[in-house]
Amino acid sequence: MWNQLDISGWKERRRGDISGVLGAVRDIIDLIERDGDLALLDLTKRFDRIELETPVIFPEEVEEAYEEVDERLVEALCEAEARITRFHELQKSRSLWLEEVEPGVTLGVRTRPLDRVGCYVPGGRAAYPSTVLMTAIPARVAGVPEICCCTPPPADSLTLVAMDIAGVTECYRVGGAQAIASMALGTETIRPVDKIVGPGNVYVTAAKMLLRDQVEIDFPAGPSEIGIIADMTADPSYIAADVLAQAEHDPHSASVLVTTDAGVAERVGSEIARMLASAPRREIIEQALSQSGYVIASSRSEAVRLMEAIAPEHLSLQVADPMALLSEVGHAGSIFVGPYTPVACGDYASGTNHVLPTAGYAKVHSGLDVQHFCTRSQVQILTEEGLSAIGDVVEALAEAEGLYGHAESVRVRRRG
Ligand code: HSO
Ligand code: ZN
Repeated sequence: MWNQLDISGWKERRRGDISGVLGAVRDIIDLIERDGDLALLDLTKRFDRIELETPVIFPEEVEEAYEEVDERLVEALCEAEARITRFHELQKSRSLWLEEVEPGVTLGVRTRPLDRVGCYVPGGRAAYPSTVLMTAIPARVAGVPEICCCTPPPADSLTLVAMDIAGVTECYRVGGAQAIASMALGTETIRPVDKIVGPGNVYVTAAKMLLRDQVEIDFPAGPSEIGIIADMTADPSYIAADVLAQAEHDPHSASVLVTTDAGVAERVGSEIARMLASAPRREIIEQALSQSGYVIASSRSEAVRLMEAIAPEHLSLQVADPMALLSEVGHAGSIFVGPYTPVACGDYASGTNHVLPTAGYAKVHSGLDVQHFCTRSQVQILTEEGLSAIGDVVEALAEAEGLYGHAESVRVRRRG
């Protein structure tokens, strides 16, 4: 169950499932494009076995949801909200900065929030009110005025309360590829958004990829993963607990331990077996463990190199000097440093975001943050003096490229 793992072709294997569902997802997208709400309600009946009159979740329902939820859970959501907001506020850049880089040449950046975004919050095997916070809060902090949120029916009360706390402005009870298609293309009730963010199963991720011409997306965020680098000082029970926490998400979740100590790998296996016996989500975990395991590295630098090929969604550093390792390790969605930093804290309440690139996409994408909800326009202001400082270079290069109109647009101004 906890064996040595062959990580060759890891990225391809992690991405493989998506190509298998592209055809089915294309059909769903076509239906939504053709029949709008009618198709949406029909697909909801087919896939979620729920007959809805409308996908809209009305404000009164959200108010009622508060009545049904344990007060302590509302408090926990509020505390998580405050911590997530605090961290994302730190990421905000000035709406405009300008600097005179030489006499008469002023350059800068103007940052603007997107106009309208869609947050996808998965349902299915578990409800994810925490994902409402992780997707909507960075959008709100960025200043996005319209934040839609879709989640599969029935949509539990805590998820609705989370939508309210996070500042979602439109709530919909719809899931899967049909939710992504509706937010991308629009239906009679759901106006199209400019960007869709949030994690999902292979269908959701496939829909996001297929609709990239119509809508911007964050990045593929599929079944959860953890990579752990551990040495002989690591506590096997901490590692086992983190492995199980990841595995309980989804049968397709995966955990990889890269360790320089074969004894640690073995003891992690015994701990997993022990903890699994009483794990409530045992069935899912067992399936996830079948694509998980350990790799023995001959040195610390080999461990770093092996992990680099995985570029995991979560990277946990369980070594004697984790801060030194932090500057050595390669790309990863989010990094958890030292023995007292379980991934679960980043999942809920340390304040960092849990919407992260999976399947090796951390090589080129960053976890969800405030920047994902902004555009940045570079700005330049030249005076006559600035133009004359730059003009010769522009004229020369423009003419070299045969673009005489470009050169003339400078000359006409310099002639006065
Ligand atoms: N580990 C998941 C996020 C999550 N965990 C939500 C618990 N709830 C993907 O980063
Ligand atoms: Zn998690």
